[in-house]
Amino acid sequence: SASKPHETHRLDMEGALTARDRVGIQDFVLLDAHTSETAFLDNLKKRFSENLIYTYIGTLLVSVNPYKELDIYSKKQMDIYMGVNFFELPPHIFALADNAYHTMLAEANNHFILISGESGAGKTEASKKILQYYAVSCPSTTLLDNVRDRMLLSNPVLEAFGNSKTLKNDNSSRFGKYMDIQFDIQGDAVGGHILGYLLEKSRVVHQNHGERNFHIFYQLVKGGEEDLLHQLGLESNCQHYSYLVQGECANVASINDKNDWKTVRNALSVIDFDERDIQVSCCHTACGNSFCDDIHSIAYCLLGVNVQVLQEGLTSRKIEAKTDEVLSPFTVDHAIYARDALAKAIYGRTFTWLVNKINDSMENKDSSRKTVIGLLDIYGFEVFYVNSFEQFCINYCNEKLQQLFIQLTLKSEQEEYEAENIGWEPVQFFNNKIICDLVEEKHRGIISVLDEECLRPGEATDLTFLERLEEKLDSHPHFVTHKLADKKTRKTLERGNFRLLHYAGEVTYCVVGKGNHGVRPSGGVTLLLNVASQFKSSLLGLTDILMSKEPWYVRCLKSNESQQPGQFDDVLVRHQVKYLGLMEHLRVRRAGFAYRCRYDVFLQRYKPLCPATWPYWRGVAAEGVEVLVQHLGYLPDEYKMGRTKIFIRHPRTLFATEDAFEVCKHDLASRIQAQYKAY
Ligand code: AD9
Ligand code: MG
Repeated sequence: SASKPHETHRLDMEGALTARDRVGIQDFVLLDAHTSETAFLDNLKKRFSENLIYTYIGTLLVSVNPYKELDIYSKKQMDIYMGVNFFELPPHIFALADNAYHTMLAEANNHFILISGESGAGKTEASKKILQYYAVSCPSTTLLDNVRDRMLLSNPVLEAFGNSKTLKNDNSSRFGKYMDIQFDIQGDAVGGHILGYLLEKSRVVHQNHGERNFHIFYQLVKGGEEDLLHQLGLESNCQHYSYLVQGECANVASINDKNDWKTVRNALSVIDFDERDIQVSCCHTACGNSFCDDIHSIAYCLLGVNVQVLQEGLTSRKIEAKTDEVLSPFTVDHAIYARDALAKAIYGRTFTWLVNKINDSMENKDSSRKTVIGLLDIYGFEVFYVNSFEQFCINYCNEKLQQLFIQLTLKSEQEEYEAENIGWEPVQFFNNKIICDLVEEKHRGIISVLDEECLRPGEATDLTFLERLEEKLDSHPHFVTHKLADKKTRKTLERGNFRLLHYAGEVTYCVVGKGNHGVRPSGGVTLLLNVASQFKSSLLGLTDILMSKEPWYVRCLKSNESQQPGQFDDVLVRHQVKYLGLMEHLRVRRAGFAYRCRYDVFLQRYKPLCPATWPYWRGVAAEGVEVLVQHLGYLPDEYKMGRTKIFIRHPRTLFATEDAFEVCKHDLASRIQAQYKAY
């Protein structure tokens, strides 16, 4: 069920259009009946050129990244959108946030906002705007201000530790984030909880050219106070740390690490981090930082362990002989691997600890009833020149979310029309379930094969993994390797790679990894054991969390690859419109019905509007509804009668009915009295 009336505001879409928004059409549903992809893009582009970055498809919000600051997120703007019906004002992320909020209050149920789009499309920015809207606009008490500050300030902290500069985005999320914002029955934002998903730990020890390590490293080294750096044994020069300069871009024009450090430090103290906590997080960060350089300061100052023990642990293995323990030295490669593994593990745990601390500080211990709005902001689909295990997980995650979107919109919507026997011309769409299965199916899917190979230590290699995949996925239409490819494709594929034809495009993954950068990291088989499986089950868990709530969608589009303000790359945007299924969504939306309601529920609410149904309708509910809507003057095209529900095409029809109901309600008390007297 999409749009519902929560307010008595009258809907006048066409009026609102001409008066308020002359540039382009603000809801695609209102574009000509047979909108072509080109017309769709023209409309987006026209609006984009006027800084109108938001457009609706019904209640779905399309957002195009402007790559420049727009003056549309002020408190004044928030006030304008507060409590106003969705279609009354120009499209805005605040309108969607507000509508989700009011629906949650009216229906006392849980909601989530799914923000999707490829890397750099604007998901994280959108999720921050939504959070700001709730933190600033919802009713407030001084007591709660604390919780809100913490919710807001969790962002700079998690971004510092979990985001980094990649080739796609100067502030790219390298972890998935799902955040529940909890509201009490008055609608106060009273608490929050974050679930983090698979942090890209490999970045701690390796970055591709043009990319950086996590922001926090640069912030600390460049902005850290002298005392602090001294305590940590750090120097204020990134060039001294090999973990920070592999990508050769320690300085980024769009980022001010020094200032960001101040923000993060301040945020940490607001989120209940005492000085010791701050020290601990810096220590662990510094550990990652220093590993290549000075084992003494790491062991002694940062980890608090004995230097010799650490040194032995990183350079040798204990072998138990008959009565003795003997140290067998590692090869240099193996020692480097051990060092990197420890740095990654420390960083990973620090991140988990941070999330837990933040959750503690946002927790609402009061046991009264609460409803939530969940915000999902994950790493977007990405394709690099070399793609490894991390891209595999990130892109798989995006497949899952696309599948969820399809399930909840295109598929279930059409299935409901069929089940309800509503005359319906099915809209064809590409269902990416086949790709999700390719990755996650039991026995045959890539993750299963990876797991099996991981269980054969010593025997399995990168190449046997690839051979297994080739055996199992021989004729799969979305899986290609050098061996399986036709002649033409073969030229584009190296032997140690496999290619997946994802919903959003082709990605070639490198299986034979240098160090641990392949899909099946060499030497990392016991370490890797179950990482993919664990990720798969955490995504299943996430799907369950989302499926139990009412969905809202923000689809973010990237306007150009070079992150330039105001540039609209037609080919790039067209590609995204295609793979996100926006045209299909529009078709279903346009031909479909914005509102539906079970006959008995509909009749119960609106029966005072018709003498024949008031105070009782003694027959079948469906017939009562038919009598009622005839009386209200619904035109044949405005509604359809299903098996168990009435379907209403446009929100405006229902809004008019709701308005009539409001008027009638005042009259109702006296009518009930009269009825009573008559009995
Ligand atoms: V990734 O999958 O985490 O790599 P996101 O999250 O989709 O990606 P992000 O929100 O980080 O992208 O946006 C990238 C950059 O685009 C931001 O740092 C801003 O500079 C810019 N951006 C995005 N949305 C807006 C906006 N509404 N207004 C202005 C924006 N700039
Ligand atoms: Mg992001």
